Amino acid sequence: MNAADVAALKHISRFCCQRASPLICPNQTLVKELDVIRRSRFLEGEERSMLSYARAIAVSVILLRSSPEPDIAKLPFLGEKLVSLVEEFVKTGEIAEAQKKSASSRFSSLSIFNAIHGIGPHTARRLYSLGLRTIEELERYYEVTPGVTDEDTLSLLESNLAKDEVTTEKSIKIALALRHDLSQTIPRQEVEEICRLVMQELQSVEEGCTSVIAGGYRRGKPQSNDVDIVITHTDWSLGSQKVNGLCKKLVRRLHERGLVKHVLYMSEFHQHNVLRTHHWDSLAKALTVFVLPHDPARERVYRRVDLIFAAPEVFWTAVVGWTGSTMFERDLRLWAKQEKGLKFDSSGISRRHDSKLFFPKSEREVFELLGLTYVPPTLRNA
Ligand code: DGT
Ligand code: MG
Repeated sequence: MNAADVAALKHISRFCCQRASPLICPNQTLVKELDVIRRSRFLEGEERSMLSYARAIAVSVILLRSSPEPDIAKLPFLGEKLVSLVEEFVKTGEIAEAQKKSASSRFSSLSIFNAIHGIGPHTARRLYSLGLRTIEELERYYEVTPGVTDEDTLSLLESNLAKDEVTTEKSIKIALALRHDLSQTIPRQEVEEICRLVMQELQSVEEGCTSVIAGGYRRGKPQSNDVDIVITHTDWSLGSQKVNGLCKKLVRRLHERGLVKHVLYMSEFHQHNVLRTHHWDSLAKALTVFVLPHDPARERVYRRVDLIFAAPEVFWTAVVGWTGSTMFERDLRLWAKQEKGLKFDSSGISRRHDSKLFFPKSEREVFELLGLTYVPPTLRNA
């Protein structure tokens, strides 16, 4: 980053894609309190309110850092209610509503359910309304037996290979059975090892591919909940042909090698984004459960690994889209739409009025196209 970039990012914009948001922030306690309320709104399906809290968190991260006693009334982009909560926190060191939520058994059950891959807020509420409260009750409901057989994997893999279909119930069963492993975070070194092995196998499926580890890893998180690998082909002239169908081929190969144990979701590229109900983009992807080869020196832990496939011309938009954070991505889309008349998502940038497509050749070019100062990945932790 050059000095002009740094200066530009100090300006406090309404959009967090125009601000520098570091991973470590000194307002961790305030952020945690606000995050309880944000999660509660999310779990209850109160999307708009959830967004105000997400924005308040993103602003708190940067604002209170530079001034120990901020003039709260001047906090930009926060409504009255949010300002009063921040004031309450500054006075008392906590937020009563957050404390109350944390102690609520409904919040606790919904959080436990939502932590299982495949259980969104809607399903979590439905399960709660059926009278389920604990993870053990959830296990009984889904008839989960300890350990998931390879048969489960194979049938899911085959059904996903056969058609684009999200077999949510089976995914939930797998995620539930493996929840002790999947709830453990992944250190950076292991993230890198997983990517190395994936790329080694990919090399034998299709030569000339390249990848970037995106997600929280790229934003500098010391521990990740999953591994997000964005893959493309280096040959721009033939690249999209080479990438088509690669998702299934690679997953099959990784499964044969004993590295991919389960497939929770898989989709090929969707031309018109019609199937964007579960995912934000139209890229081919496989959400898998991965395990490193046996090594007597360490315990084998199942890990969530997402493999995302992009044609070369949309590789950098895919990398930006999958680097996150979620809030940063949300504002990128909003900024593109409101300020630039463009549509941004991981699968490409297009002009709204005539659908003209843009193909950036680097990550910096993605920012340039969107008329934004470049924000390094480690400052995208909004
Ligand atoms: P974590 O929890 O340690 O894995 O943290 P992140 O930030 O890696 O979170 P993750 O893996 O859920 O998502 C990585 C980023 O990719 C996230 O910041 C936003 C984006 N993302 C997640 N899911 C989707 C999706 O379905 N489509 C697209 N385009 N982006 C996604
Ligand atoms: Mg991730």
